[in-house]
Amino acid sequence: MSEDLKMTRTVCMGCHDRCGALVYSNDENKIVKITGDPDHPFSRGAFCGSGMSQRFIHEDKDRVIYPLRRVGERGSGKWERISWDEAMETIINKTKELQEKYGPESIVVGQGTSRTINDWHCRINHTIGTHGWGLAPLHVCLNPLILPNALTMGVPQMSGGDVLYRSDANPEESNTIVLWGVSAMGIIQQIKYIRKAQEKGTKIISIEPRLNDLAMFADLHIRPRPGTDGALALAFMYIIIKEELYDKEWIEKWTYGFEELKERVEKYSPERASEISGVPVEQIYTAARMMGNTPTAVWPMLGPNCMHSNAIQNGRALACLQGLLGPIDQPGGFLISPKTGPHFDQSVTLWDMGMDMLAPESKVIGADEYPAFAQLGGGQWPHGVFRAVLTEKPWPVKMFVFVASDPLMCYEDPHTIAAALQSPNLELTVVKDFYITPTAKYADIILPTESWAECEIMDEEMGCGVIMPTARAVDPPGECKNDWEFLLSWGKALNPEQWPWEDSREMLLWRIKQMHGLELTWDEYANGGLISTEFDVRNRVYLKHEKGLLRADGQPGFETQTGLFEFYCQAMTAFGYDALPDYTEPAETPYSTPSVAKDYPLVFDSGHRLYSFFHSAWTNIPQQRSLYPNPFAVIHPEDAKERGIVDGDWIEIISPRGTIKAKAEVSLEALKGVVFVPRPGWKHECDELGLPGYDWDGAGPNVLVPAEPCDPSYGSSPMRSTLCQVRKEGAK
Ligand SMILES: Nc1nc2c(c(=O)[nH]1)N[C@H]1C(S)=C(S)[C@@H](COP(=O)(O)OP(=O)(O)OC[C@H]3O[C@@H](n4cnc5c(=O)[nH]c(N)nc54)[C@H](O)[C@@H]3O)O[C@H]1N2
Ligand SMILES: Nc1nc2c(c(=O)[nH]1)N[C@H]1C(S)=C(S)[C@@H](COP(=O)(O)OP(=O)(O)OC[C@H]3O[C@@H](n4cnc5c(=O)[nH]c(N)nc54)[C@H](O)[C@@H]3O)O[C@H]1N2
Ligand code: SF4
Ligand SMILES: [Mo]
Repeated sequence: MSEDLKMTRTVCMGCHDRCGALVYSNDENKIVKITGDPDHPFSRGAFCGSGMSQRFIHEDKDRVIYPLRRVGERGSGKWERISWDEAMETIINKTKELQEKYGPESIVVGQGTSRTINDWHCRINHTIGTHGWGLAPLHVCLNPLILPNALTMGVPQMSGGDVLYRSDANPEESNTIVLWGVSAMGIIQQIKYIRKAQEKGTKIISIEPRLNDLAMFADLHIRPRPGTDGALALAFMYIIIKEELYDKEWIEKWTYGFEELKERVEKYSPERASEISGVPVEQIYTAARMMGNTPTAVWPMLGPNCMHSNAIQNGRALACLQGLLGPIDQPGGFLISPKTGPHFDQSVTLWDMGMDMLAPESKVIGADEYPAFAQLGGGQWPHGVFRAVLTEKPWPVKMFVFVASDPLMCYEDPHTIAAALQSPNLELTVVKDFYITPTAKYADIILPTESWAECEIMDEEMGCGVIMPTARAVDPPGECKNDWEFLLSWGKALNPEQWPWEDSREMLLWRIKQMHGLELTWDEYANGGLISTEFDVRNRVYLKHEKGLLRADGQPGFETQTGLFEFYCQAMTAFGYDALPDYTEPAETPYSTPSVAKDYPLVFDSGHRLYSFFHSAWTNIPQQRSLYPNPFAVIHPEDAKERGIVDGDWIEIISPRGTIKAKAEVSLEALKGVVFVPRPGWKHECDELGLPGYDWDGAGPNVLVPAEPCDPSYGSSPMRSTLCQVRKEGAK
């Protein structure tokens, strides 16, 4: 690296992982190179293409760098540049007008996942007069993994949550690691260490319908039909109980409902689970016995339970399996974070998470239909929000502000979203993004955004309890502002007492004080290096239930109704679920809807992650797009052959909801009978490569996904298990 380059040490906020970054820039405000930071304690030098793409976004001529206002019809694509003052005046005036006329619930703030604003999003909602998250993809993202653990053992975290994301927990301590519907992108900082553990003898099981990149190196790869994971988990428990592969002392002393569980799993013999899931009986036995060789860490991610109509009960089955493989929180097993972390400190969010979100006066859309989501997920059921624009029921929704969110690319049934965004009922839509996204096309105002390399904010995301300083490596182009400063100027105008700060630096220091009790000056923050706090996930104490570290009253045990790890969980019944784990067939499959399957015989499973894109973003960046130039679908050679499709053909994928196009990737990567479409949707064109964009409705998988039927009380939509048909483009 030449002498005159400036190196800035900061943190990438391109996704949840928050990898340490070294950004090299020159004196013309250009980013010349980005690499991972080898001294960062969690990422330890790991870095991905999506993070590196900031270099190109920084200088991209197509980026929105000034506030824009729509001229002409909504969606006509004509914009004029306005000042930030004008944009904010419009937003503030409309907020006040709607608060008065229709009530604060007519204003919905939306965010996508990860990125920048979790806490402040809840705070601005409170300032406006609403509660919780507003609109976010929490019904399908991670929360359906967290909720079963919260109910079963009083721990609101993913299985091995901090293990996956950031900790020095050592995979070598596990005899067995079960990667249950996990892709490499979900555990990017950990892959190297899992492989090392495997070299030293740890066995890896992958439970994953696709032959994905992690399944390829697993010692055992099991391929269930999508959405049948609950049945498999119940069958594993059947074998573990029958063969007494569990720790009797742990079960007797620390768990509740073992006898009931034992009776329940009688329904799920390996033979029955094999019929349901398509997994050979012998593999079910082999896997259960490998898991019985504890300590075993079961790491489920989105695949098994987040995006199915049976999401929460599948998650419960997985949580109970982990209890059966207990003790929980032993080295190499299911690890509980030292504390869930300071994330979501009420003094920052202003949201009382214990409040009754189901009370009519809380005004949460979806509270009646999907109470578990409203109360425990803390958000509004997304489809209900868009429907409310059109029907004005349960009340009118008149204004949207989307920050780092592209609903047309993110949520199920985007046809309803498109209708809502074009509805005359809607009085103002604001989008804050880097580019004119499919949703932004229908906006009235677009606000420009700073990237992580251009700003100093730090969203703690998963709450690892380590303060990691961020720094501005280069100045942002035009009038780009970071997301916090936008919320600050909006919030200040509505309630200056709740938003007393001058800028995002002050917000950041104040938040550190609230969360960690540390009073830092900016210099101390920026130049102090990594600061370990009392929540540091590396300060690991094992078997916390024995030490009284999990319960609010300081007693040994778990923070559940019985104080024990609950196989039988009464709390589930409050939301209409069975107190015991159980399996129900996903709502649309060849078995549950044979009449639909006559015309749509293949399972449609959408959303697996790709290395170069974060969700629908970056298909316009040549360095990213060149890796995956076209929208594609992975289909099994026999399914392709039956339809006269060969590798590389353009195909149509059809469901009762609509049609999208893709290039056929005919490969044994797919399970027979299942069509896998990855997450991005290729919304943007890439001029440099001469490749087209497909907007929201050309290749976006959610076009095929219905909002209902979904999980009965949590509202998770079936993005990974509905039905479809494929045919060669143009064929009848
Ligand atoms: N079919 C199907 N649908 C899915 C999924 C699936 O697996 N299958 N996955 C679901 C899951 S788990 C999730 S989390 C959601 C995610 O969905 P979203 O988080 O809504 O992701 P995107 O659709 O990419 O929209 C995010 C937008 O934010 C912009 N952006 C990026 N960084 C910033 C920033 O710092 N500030 C601002 N203002 N804008 C920024 C990007 O350019 C992009 O246009 O998708 C869900 N949808
Ligand atoms: N590069 C990149 N990284 C990302 C993201 C991104 O968009 N791009 N998104 C981030 C976000 S918000 C999230 S939530 C995480 C998600 O992280 P992961 O859940 O690890 O990733 P996915 O690829 O969504 O899904 C995991 C695997 O589940 C499999 N699968 C599909 N259906 C089933 C099923 O029914 N059962 C089982 N057992 N497996 C199934 C898929 O084939 C896939 O390989 O990734 C994060 N990381
Ligand atoms: S986008 Fe890539 S580099 Fe950035 S935090 Fe995520 S995994 Fe790390
Ligand atoms: Mo997600």
